[in-house]
Amino acid sequence: MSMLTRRRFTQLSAMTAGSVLTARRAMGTTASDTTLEIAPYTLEASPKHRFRTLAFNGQIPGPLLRMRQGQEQSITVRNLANEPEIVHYHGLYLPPDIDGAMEEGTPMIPPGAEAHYTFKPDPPGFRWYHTHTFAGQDLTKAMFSGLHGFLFIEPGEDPGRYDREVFLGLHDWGGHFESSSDGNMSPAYDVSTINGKMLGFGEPVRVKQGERVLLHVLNSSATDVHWIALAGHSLRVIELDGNPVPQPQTVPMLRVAPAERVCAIVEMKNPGVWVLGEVRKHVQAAGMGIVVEYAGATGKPVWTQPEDLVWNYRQFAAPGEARMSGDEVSRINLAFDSKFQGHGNEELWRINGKSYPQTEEPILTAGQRYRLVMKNLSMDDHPVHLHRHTFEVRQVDRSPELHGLLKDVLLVPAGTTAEVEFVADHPGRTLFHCHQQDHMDRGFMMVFRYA
Ligand SMILES: [Cu+2]
Repeated sequence: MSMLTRRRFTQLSAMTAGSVLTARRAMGTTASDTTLEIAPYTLEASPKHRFRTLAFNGQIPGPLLRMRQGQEQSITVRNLANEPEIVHYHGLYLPPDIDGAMEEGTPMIPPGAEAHYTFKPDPPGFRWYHTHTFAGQDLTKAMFSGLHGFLFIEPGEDPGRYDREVFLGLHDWGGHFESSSDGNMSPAYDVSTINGKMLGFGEPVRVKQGERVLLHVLNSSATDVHWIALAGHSLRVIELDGNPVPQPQTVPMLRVAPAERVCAIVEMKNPGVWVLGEVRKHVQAAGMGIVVEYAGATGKPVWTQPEDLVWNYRQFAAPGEARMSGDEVSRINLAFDSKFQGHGNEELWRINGKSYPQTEEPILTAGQRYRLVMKNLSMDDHPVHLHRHTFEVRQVDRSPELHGLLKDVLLVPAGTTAEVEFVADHPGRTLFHCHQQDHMDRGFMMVFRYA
């Protein structure tokens, strides 16, 4: 084994399937050369719940990749699955030919082939990588397959602020499509996991009294929003989508929409054995939880049921202030709805009355600031994602003007309007879409182009 291979192997095996993903910063490695191998895999969420799916390097989530901002990085992706694959590096500023969306021009990787990518990772923070294929009616494909992993670009948080890092990935498995309240067909899942394991079947998160633990929570569910609490503790949110928030807040629970990331600090000052899990009883009962165990504590894990679901993006933004004059902003109006295609057919999702690939292709001028005014006319909530750029959340559901909240995914609730701004500073085709797999598969996508 060459030194390079050995080093790569060490890095890739730093996390194993279903293990508790903890690492002290001092131990974190930053390799410049990584191989991701996509291959069939059987996930054992519990001894009674197995799912035949795909994984990166034989583990779900895939290996935690740590990269350094601006330091050239090479990734080889080998596709040992029997269908074409493509890997999207979510939250990075990458050229469209390697960003990982065929709609932008990244080539798919044929079965048996491998692709090589070289780039300088940016921006720093908690990112992730995942498949970007089409699922249609197949609840084992695309994001349903759980083919994803964590990606962390250094430097991130100030190391002095915490003693231990824990990466937690939320996912939903199995199930079938069923009719939801608004008549649309939505996936109903059998099993929900954290880091691929149902509550009680993975290794506990082991902590010590007095530690400050930094939780990196990613929702990789293909479709579902999740609510996460740690019994006996509150959570101090310091980052959303890997970007520091202007006003960190202490909250009783996190709401994490598909593709969103939340980083929160927990002060371990309530010794015991606790459940960190989905707040909604039926989802926790389906497995979404993990045990948090203080050193020396014993007994059954304790859960305390919160009464309400509480979350608000606004509390993390800076207070409003008048916009500086001369700060020219071009508005782009986007209205989201669905069109029923008749009984026995699926509804199509639309942006401004058109479904992908018929959607408009707005032309952006490099250097110009744009404001997306997104009106959700539908009865579903949509986690919308802009590739290759970071946007600033400016208004949610008739809030005052917000500042400093930088994200790449925003949940736009049914019947509300949300406004975000971004500077067109990464030329090339740029995909905008709902991150809910069944919505993007049925038309909820559009491409921005640069002049
Ligand atoms: Cu959607």
